[in-house]
Amino acid sequence: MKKTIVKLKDKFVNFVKRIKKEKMISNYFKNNRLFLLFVLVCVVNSTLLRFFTMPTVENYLSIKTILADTAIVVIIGSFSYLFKNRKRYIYLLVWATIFTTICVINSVYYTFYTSFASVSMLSLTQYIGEVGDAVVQNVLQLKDLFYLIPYIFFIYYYYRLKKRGLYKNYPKEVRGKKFRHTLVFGVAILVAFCLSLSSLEISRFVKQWNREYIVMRFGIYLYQGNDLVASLTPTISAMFGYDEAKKEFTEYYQDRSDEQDYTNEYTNIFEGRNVIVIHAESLQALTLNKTFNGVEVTPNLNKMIKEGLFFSNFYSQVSVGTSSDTELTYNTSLMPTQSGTAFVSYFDRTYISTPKLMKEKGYYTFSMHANNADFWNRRTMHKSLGYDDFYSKETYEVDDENIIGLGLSDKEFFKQSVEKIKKISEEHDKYYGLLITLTNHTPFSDVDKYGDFSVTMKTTVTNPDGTTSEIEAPYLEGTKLGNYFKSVHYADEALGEFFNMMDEEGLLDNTVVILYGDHDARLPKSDYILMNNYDPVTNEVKSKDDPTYEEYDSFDYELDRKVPLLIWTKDQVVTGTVDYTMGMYDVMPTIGNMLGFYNKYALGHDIFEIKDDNIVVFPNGNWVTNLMYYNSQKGQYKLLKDEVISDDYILLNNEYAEKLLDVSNKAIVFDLFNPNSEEEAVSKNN
Ligand code: GP9
Ligand code: MN
Repeated sequence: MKKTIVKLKDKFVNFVKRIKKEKMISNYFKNNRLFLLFVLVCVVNSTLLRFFTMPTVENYLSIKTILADTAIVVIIGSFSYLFKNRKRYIYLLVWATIFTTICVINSVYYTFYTSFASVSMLSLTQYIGEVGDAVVQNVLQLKDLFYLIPYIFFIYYYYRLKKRGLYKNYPKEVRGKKFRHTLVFGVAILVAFCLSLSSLEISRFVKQWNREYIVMRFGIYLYQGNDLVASLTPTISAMFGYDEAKKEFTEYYQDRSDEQDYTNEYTNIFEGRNVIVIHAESLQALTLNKTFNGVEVTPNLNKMIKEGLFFSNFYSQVSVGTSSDTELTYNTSLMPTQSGTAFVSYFDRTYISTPKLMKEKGYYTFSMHANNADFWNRRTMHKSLGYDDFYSKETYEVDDENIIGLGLSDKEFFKQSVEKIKKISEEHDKYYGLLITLTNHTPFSDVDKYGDFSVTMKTTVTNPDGTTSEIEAPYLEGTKLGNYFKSVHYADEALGEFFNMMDEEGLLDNTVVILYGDHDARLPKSDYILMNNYDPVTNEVKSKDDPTYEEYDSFDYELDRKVPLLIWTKDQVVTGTVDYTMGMYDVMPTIGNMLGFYNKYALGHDIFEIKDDNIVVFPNGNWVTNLMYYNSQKGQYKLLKDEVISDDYILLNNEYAEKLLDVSNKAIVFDLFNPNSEEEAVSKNN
């Protein structure tokens, strides 16, 4: 061992001596000037872009991001050594042009949309128009021309080298060696960068929806490359298997009636009313009717539950697209796609959606969300879903003091939204609108801004001398779940204010409110165990041997991910609690029956027709019925009622779930709701 270390040391010392003697470093710089300048120009431009768009030092001078940019540029640049003479320069020039163009386009795009451009958008001709206008109006912005300075210098430098006879041509073997060494070096940097990534960074990169985050961590070149792949994947996967998909789709729906063939006590009950839908971020059902020391977490929602129709066994059905998956399923009664997300990858498909069907009934349809319009690609996808207008961050006044967590606080969002709804109500006879909240979003760390709500546990304890005393144990204070309850309390307060403001403006009359939690809050299981098994005396989780210890397994965790669904009117037309097992995909048929529209292609059911026979399928193949929760990955289940289940029951439900997921995915990927999908598929194949 010692010998090897000495040997290695000697080798290293000799190598350093050789470097010094042969002036390897300075020679390298001398002999590869143009290549090095190419790398510098491209990395500087990418850094400049971050400087102009997200100007905090940790963004633009992030070593990791610079490493990522360098790796990409070195790897691509290394191939230049395969070319002879002037061709080597041309190769580098082409790539310098591509990289500079990427920076300029994104710089312009960011000014308008506070986000980064996507290749997929270029497939929309209307979009080219918008971007084109943006470029023209924006052309005078000096910052967008900055990227040209390094680029022009690169061209100038080549001619200077050439003039002085310093631009060399290398023999084939030397070029091959240079290519290999440079490529290996570039790959080594890339590997170092990849090793430094956290799982959150990797997952965000794969999902590709939070574009600012990706550019900040991965640099513009990796972002755009990833974007290119993500944009082409849907087109490529839609090129093969159209006929089979269409056949499967047709068979699946062949027994369905074209018109609604039933009525029940809710049919057309809300026809003609205005509709306000509230997409409540990360609101889980377990927060409702929950108290800490006698104080309710959600007093306003609890009141509304009493006054309206509450669905107590309701699940969201999201995949990696979280918020956007719920928006898809709520609006179309389809399931999230099996790869990518519908909002990002399949925004250009035809959808049969609630807003479109409401429009057919003469409604003005809109959505409101005070975040960047490009988050989850809503700017485009909300159009595809049939919203006439999307009021995004650009239409709200956002001051620093009104920011909580991800952006504009819910209280301020609602305040400004009421103004907008008031105007809408003056201009339109009937309207259908979606309001997407934001404050109650993970990581729930802006606790100081949620207001006072304590998640301690006040209790009476017996002292060793037999006397009793009152204590206030910390309980959930400082835990993520505790902070979540505080955040939900804030969100509930904001909702309370919203309803008061709406009522004052008379906007709740002749209106129906639909409120859903979009998905669970992704809280750690250990926090639930603490909540259910807390010992205030020791301030710890009870021992498993304690007879009062409540087991909490992964099924309990899955079942606790339930979210609320509430249908409410001021005049209390519908009231009560419905405890049928229900999923997000059942909302469209259920409210369709109430509002007077029907979608033959809904994958869910009107809950008042299917009642206890319902099954909620999750995108990963798991499912839940009133009898059991089935985990398809593990093949395990938990019984929810004291009833014996046959193997056939599981088998049939598994088949049902698989078929449903497959049909849903194919309908989206192959654009099967588009009447022209067949011709388009044929032209793609030719
Ligand atoms: C983004 C917001 C959150 O605008 O809706 O999305 P999520 O992280 O919940 O999917
Ligand atoms: Mn969400």
